Amino acid sequence: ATNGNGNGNGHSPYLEDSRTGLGVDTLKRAIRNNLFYVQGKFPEIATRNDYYMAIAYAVRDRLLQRWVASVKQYIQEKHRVVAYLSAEYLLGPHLANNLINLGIYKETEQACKELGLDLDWLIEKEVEPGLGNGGLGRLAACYMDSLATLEVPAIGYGIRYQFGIFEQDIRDGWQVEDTDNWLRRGNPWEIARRELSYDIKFGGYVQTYLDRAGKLCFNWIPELVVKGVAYDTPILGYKVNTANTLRLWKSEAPHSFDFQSFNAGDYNSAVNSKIICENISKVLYPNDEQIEGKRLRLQQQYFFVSCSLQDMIGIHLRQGEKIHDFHKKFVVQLNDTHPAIGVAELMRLLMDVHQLEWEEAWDITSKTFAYTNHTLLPEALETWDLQLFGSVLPRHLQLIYEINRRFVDYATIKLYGNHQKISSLSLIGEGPRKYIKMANLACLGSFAINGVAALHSELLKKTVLKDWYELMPHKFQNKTNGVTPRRWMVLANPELTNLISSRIGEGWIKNLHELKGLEPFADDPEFRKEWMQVKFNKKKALAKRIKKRLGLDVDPNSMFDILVKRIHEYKRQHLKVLHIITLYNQIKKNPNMDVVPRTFIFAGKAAPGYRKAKLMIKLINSVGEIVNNDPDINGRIKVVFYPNYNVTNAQKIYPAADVSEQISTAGKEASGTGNMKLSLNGALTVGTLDGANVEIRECVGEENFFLFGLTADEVAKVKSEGYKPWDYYSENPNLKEVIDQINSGYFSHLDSKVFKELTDSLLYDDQYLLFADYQSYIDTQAKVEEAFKDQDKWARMSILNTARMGKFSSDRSIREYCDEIWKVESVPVTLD
Ligand code: GL9
Repeated sequence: ATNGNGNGNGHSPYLEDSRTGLGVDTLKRAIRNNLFYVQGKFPEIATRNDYYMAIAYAVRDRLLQRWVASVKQYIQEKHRVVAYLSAEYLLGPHLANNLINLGIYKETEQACKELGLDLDWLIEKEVEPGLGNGGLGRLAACYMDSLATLEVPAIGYGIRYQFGIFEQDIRDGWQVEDTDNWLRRGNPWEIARRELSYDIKFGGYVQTYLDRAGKLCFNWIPELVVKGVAYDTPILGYKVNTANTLRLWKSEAPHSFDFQSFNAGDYNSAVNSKIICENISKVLYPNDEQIEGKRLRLQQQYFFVSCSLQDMIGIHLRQGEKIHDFHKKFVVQLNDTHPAIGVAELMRLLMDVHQLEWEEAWDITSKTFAYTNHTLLPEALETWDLQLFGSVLPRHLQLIYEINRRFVDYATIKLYGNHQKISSLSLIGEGPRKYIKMANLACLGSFAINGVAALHSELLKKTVLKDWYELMPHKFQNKTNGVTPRRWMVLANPELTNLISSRIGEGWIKNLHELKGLEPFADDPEFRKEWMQVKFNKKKALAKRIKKRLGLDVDPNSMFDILVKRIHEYKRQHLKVLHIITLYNQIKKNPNMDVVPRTFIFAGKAAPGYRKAKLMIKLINSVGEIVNNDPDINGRIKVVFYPNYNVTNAQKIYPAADVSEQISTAGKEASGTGNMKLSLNGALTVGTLDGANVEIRECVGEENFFLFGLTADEVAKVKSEGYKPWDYYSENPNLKEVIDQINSGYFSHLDSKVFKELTDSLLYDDQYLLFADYQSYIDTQAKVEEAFKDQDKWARMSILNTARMGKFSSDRSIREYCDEIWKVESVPVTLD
């Protein structure tokens, strides 16, 4: 057996078994050996975590064989490599996913059974690495899965946060945050690579001098130097030998940190500088689509980007290649503007470290980067106060000024006389305080720019990146997001997976378009029955979890109407609440009315500093408290807020959904990816024409999609004509009743002030047009209810819906990135 830390007795476990160590007996032996040799435990005293670790190490040993083979082959054959730069990766639990991708779920289950263990029980134990906030981070994780599955040489680079996204608890209806200490019990999936580290400079000043040849040179004298240490996690593809690397950087004090203070006996300040260094990768900023212009955040961004670029250059040069060909070896994808500082950093490395001239350095840089934009929300566009920026990255400030000077010279000729446009394109924003515009740096420094759904990519060209589009239309592309069917179907919904495979085989798992083959079965009564039975079982399982977590009874026969995502005004969870209260009022007035029983399930985290989002959570819970306990309602509608939405919980929620709520104000949700996961799992969508909803509806057919609300164009029009929410309120008695009821304290123990901030913002501003879309939403929900009454018809719609979701695999997205942006090819890996 090998030791989990890679320093075992030298015998590789896979050599014991001609089938590369994947048989039941070999697995059993490996688990026992790992328990003994790695954990130092024996069955009589082993805890659940010890067993979890033993299995994880046994599985990791098997990943490592594939990982080493992949890396070896990439180096020997000198392939072109994709570097995905992302400040976030929302990976979710590893164990079950790796078992699926290795194709040894059944074997491991059996091995566990023979050892007297329950695999599922151990899987439940795993703490997920929550190194992301939401869709953007989860997309990065789906893309890593698809890159490996498509056998594309790739490295994911990011930050190894010690504390990931906070854990959410609900107390008295309010969100409370707790730190996410995910490394507490150790992380068996990563390999610390102490030898792989880079020094990262911060602050200080720049010296200029003339070298012997009389060339002007720059020497950055930092105030602080931090060491970045690599932690690698192998990412295995589905039933292939490819295992790519996710390389996350941890910040540490350099070996001889503050030696002087230490020697002088100033132990405190010596330890202090150690803490300052470690702080950089300590915690993930929990904001979604809201920038936080903090020094530490800029330091995080620069820290991981500089480590990553230095690492790439090292890899390139060690292969005997020339620095001049860097862009031929690596293509670097910027996941939003968070890593956009890479443009200036690569210029610095090429010029200050590798002695290239400006023109060549810029040529290489602008052929290396490509940029994905993930949001149109103006509050998410990253800018940095120029003074702050200069105090953290003085050399980069110089470089950005020079990049900008050359660019503005060019633009002045191209856009002769159009000063407004030139100033909007400038990398530097002018005002009372100057600032650096990161999106502009990303656009200028990249050869391709893409949005994440067709509508979003169009809106980018018309709104936030309009000037860039007009200047450089050739750079603009669309890459509609996708999700990995391995985690979101095979892992999350094995029952549905088996049912589908029983009719059309397993090819769809790698080629999601094959789901099309299910269409004829929509007319097969037996298949419909089985389809609905799977859904019912998944609803029962979720009901059990809800009971266990919240003590609340929900009826699995009721319609499960699900709205799960980050809490944000633009996502309009409060519009859903207006619907629930409207329904509640209807039943109160007519208790005998024939209603389809519904369970409304919400989940999602609010940014800790986002007051209105937190108030939305409180509102959901307050309405739930009244509705769930009202004898007139008699359990016919229930409201659930399931705490701590994360990948683990999402995997339990999606398969149980009848209805998927995708109700953002049109033009605001760049794509959405939860919409895809829910729909794949057979939920029918209620949605606006926003983000990827547009394409989902096109694919599944408008008769299988519940559309409501204004279009993005109509939203823009209504707003430009002077939107008055008060008019909708005063003219719609049901809406008026709902708002007055909230304001009267009906849901808050007669405290009429609790929700005032929220209702006032609706009545007097309503940026996200809830009132304008209210009636359309209510009417559409009545149609949903009618459709659900005919369960046979519903089954048909649900099957057709899933059958037509083939486009939304992340494999399709990654194929497009490979062909149209990255120009990289698949490299099948052979095991020796
Ligand atoms: C987001 C968009 O809001 C989503 O619509 C999109 O699907 C994802 C992935 O492209 O990116 N942009 C963004 O900042 N977030 C997104 O989800 N927010 C978080 O990740 C919290």
